[in-house]
Amino acid sequence: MKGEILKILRETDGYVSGQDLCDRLEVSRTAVWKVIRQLEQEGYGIDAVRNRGYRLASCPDRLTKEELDACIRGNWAGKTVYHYEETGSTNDRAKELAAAGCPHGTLVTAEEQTAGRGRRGRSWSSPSGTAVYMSLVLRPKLPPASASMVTLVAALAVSAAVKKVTGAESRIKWPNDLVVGNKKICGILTEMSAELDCIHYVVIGIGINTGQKEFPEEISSTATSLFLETGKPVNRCRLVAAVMEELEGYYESYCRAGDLSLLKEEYNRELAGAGGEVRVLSPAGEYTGVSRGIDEEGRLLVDRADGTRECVVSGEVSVRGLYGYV
Ligand code: BTX
Repeated sequence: MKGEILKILRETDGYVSGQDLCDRLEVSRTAVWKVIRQLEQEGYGIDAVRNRGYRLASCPDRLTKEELDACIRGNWAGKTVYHYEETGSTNDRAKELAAAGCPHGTLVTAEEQTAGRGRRGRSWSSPSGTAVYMSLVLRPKLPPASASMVTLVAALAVSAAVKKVTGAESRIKWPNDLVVGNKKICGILTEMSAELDCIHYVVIGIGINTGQKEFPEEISSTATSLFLETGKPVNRCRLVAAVMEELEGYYESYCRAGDLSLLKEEYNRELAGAGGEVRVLSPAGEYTGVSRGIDEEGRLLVDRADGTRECVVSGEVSVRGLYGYV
């Protein structure tokens, strides 16, 4: 009931009468009043005025399941939310849920991760309460080879959501980071379970630095947060909801085409370092070339000095700007 009351308060401009809440939820006035008290204890500012009712004046900067359920309004992305105050990694929780059969679009979020992961065994700094950690379960009806493109789809969605909610202009660092200025604000980790010819599920894990004021020494020169970049606090719930909303649109374009042909141009407009020199670090060696953006499969096209063109596949490869991280 708490979630429903929160949703009604959010959707109403001005006051909702206590009687209206009782009628809509078919509960007593005392039950409504108890929930209002609980919400106040959780940090919500609620104006209660005699003869007018209740009005939501402010929300705490906390992620809770109720808050997320009230904010997320899409058709399928984030329809079911599992929220943890603390967990090892939201990707691990999402994979467990997916293996147990949870629906397409199930979202896992956490206030804190104690074992947040990046790619290839790297760790993702995940302090409590100052960032977004979320993982979405998808069940695309596409061949397993297409799954890596989902990372690029998610990057477009996060970039659009960040702009909508905070006004910050981020760029995509192929394939899975978002940067503002030259520093990373978001990392995306896509994991999959598949057979030879079919995907069981894909989990997209997204970490967005929203409110950090400082970072651990080892990443302080490459990491930043939206707060540090814009000087304004970010409503994390709205950001999660916006990512879900944007993702629905981009993901549907991707599924319709079966590849990134409908999204390639937009991705390339958002790509950091396009047209500039990059260094490609692969297990087979290192080379430099000019980044020409992605093709419809999500591969980065790099023109080498000898005139040959490389189609770089994500995975074991890192791409750096010639003079820095981006
Ligand atoms: P990545 O392997 O591209 O980046 C990891 C690297 O990024 C680290 O080695 C470190 O240098 C740097 N780094 C670590 N933490 C941060 C941070 N908070 N901000 C900026 N840079 C950082 C990127 O992997 C994919 C990260 C996905 C994280 C999400 S959070 C929700 C989900 N659960 C989970 O365990 N991982 C994903």
